[in-house]
Amino acid sequence: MSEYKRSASSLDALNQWVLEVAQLAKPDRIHWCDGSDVENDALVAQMLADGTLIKLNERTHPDSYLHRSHPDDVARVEHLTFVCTSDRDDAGPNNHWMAPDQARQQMKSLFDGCMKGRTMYVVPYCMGPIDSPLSRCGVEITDSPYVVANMRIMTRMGAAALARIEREGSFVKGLHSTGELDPDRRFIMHFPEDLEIQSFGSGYGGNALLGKKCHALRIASHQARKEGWLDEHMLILGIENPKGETHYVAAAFPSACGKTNLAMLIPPEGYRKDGWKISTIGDDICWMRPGKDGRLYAINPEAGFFGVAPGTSEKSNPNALASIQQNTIFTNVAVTDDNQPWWEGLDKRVPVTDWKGNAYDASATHPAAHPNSRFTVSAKECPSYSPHAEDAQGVPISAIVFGGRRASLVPLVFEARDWTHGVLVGAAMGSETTAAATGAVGVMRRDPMAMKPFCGYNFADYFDHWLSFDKPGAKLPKIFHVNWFRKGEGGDFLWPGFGDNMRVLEWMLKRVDGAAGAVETPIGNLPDPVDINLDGVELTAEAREKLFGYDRAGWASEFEHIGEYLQEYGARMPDALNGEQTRITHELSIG
Ligand code: SAT
Ligand code: MN
Repeated sequence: MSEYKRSASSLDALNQWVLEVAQLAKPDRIHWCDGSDVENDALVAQMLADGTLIKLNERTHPDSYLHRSHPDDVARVEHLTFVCTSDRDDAGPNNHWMAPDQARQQMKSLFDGCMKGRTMYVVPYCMGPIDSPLSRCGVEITDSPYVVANMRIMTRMGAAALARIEREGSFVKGLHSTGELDPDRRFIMHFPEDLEIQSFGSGYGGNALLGKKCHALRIASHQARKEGWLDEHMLILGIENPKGETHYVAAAFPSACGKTNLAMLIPPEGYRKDGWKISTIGDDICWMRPGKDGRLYAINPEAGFFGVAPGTSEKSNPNALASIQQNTIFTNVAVTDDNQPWWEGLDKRVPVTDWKGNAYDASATHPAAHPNSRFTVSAKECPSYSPHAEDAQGVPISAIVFGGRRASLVPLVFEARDWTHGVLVGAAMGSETTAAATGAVGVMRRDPMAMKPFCGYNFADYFDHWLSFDKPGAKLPKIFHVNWFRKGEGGDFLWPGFGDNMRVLEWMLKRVDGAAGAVETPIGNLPDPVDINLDGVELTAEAREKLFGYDRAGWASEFEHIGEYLQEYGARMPDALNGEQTRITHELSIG
């Protein structure tokens, strides 16, 4: 009751909104989160008592918990995610759209009384280092203590964020309720013109941790466009060479395509001996803006990792594995007989319980962990976490990388010849779908800049925004495209990937420094294999040809499809991008 009074006594925007929401959702209690250990301990105790969390083996995984979500609530739901702009064309063909009034009406009836018997948590958070001018704040109201515990790991949550909000006066409003977890009563609505999000009926990561995809990508994409910065679905890593110089690279891959693995890469032994080091700034989201020197400076708006568990192992990502040995929330993984978290690809043990909590044994034909099972852990737990991740001004970006999952056609790496070409390379990105969203897996779709599910406005305007960075005085990063997922005729991956991706990063940085050769082709500059350090990597003749060559006829057909894709955006598509597509199509046709 005292907290109701607190709301009523203050007329600032936040308190008023909290009061309005309380009047609609009718919770039994309101709790303002301060982010403290005491608060978290109490929430965890409550979730252990009601079964929301299950304690894992304290000896092997101290302070770590398992959460089993509703089996119908395991991934983002793109078909239920809407951008509600006044003008439909502002959302563009890349988004599902609903008129703001209609969406508000619909959500109001869902939220009406939905928190009866529950506690309503008010979660102030800051996306980005708390003292960075690039950071932005929000407040999520939720009835899910699981969401609160995850937001505490993924964002700078609590008292410091509230103080910044009080100072700045502006924040993104996010309203969330798990409702009854009925997929027919599930919507994730964005109102960018009002900096507002409303999410009902899901407790899953990207649908419910509103600071992440909803705020830091979809809503922030509008702010970025208006304010002249780039809001991207990118990891950020630092690469220190033997001379002690560090370059930072930002890379966009669709969900569940290895961003976390690349961000935490451990270089092959030879590189380590020579003194190469990788540091991690972020694994999912990147906000970057031009500095006074014309370079792009980036921050990671998040404070933790919400990573895909399956496939994470000592071989694929030792840094991630080390990070999640303690203080971790696991969602939808399997469990071993001694109560340790387990997922496919971790090791050869056979778990005894699957992600739904059912008995599991070696004869089972379904995966034990859900393919989109996740870990939530603070970035501070990661051995490669960079101290510069907290730098208020961000880190200068030397290279931008785009990449997708492409079994055929697309070579290991190529470099865009200039910024405009690079924007087309990003806009033309294609990738096979993964379990990170509901729907079919393995279907090739266009996923420009890996932002298809996350750009909160018309892609044509977004490409135009990207192009606008190329102006006098700008010292823009070089742009590359990679494909770690090329397969041979036999269906095997041709490139070893993981730590060996260091070899490709090294070539990129040599290109940045003007120290490596490349072969100019219509699709971009391909490495001469002699310029890539392949010591210790065994590649078949087929692998060499497919990873480093390019198939002119195949690319001519790809460019036809890219042209058709760009046309979907009609007259809004920037001429410069259409022109670039025409130029390359022509070059491909003249042989
Ligand atoms: O959408 S989530 O943030 O839950 C994970 C992802 O798809 O990248
Ligand atoms: Mn992501």
